[in-house]
Amino acid sequence: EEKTRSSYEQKLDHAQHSVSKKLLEIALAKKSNLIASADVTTTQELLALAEKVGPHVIALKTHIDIISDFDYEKTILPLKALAEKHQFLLMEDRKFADIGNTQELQFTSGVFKITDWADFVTSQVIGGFESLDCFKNVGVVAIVGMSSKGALTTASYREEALKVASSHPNVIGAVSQNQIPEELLLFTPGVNLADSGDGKGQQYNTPDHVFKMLHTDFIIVGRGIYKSEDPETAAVTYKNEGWNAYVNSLQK
Ligand code: 5BU
Repeated sequence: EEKTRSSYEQKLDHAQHSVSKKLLEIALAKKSNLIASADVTTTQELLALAEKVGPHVIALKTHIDIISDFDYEKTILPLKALAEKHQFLLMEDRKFADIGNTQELQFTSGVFKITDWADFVTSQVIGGFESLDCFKNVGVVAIVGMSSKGALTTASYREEALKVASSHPNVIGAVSQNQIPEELLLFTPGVNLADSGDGKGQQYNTPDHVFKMLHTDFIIVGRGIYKSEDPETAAVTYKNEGWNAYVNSLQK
């Protein structure tokens, strides 16, 4: 809280992983630390959202298994084209949580073939260090703490999870609602300017809170953007709020 945080430039100087570098470069180029969570259920909605928010975000976070009409050619190919056009990365929020061999199959096979298109993925670290070895070609964001009420990610769990995350070369950062070591990028969901919860356990904070108190690097916003009447304007609002909160958090 009283300690100053590192800037994106400082983090870029020390970044080891190519995906960390890309995220930080896009953040600086767009003056954005916003990741939009595209929790929509059709290809059409997904692509329409990506087109609208694409210029304003550093990444689009997907739950690809909720797309009812998923088709690799019709869903992924145009999504990749939009990511290229608007210069954002694709973050698949798969939250892998199995032994290494099974995670490897889930990552490379099935209909989603996540390995072929995701720039980075989320994974639990509950399967231990070696369970993360299979994510060689992408960055991994380790789930360290969850935003929902009553989550079992206690302080002692988080401490152990951070040991795995900090020591694994595939890991670029973590999802958490607490501060984490500077060497990891911090991704924080549970961000909303209008609501404090969703009645289903989700708990929300403001961008100001998460930059000041957690020294987060990137905010993840779902319903605050895609449920808005005008998702593009909402994305611009969260982008500006997030960037101002980041700048203010440098000056403590
Ligand atoms: P929301 O609509 O802004 O509440 O969506 C938040 C997104 O972030 C949603 O896709 C969740 O699956 C995701 N999430 C989260 O909300 N909290 C967590 O601790 C983790 C992921 Br991990």
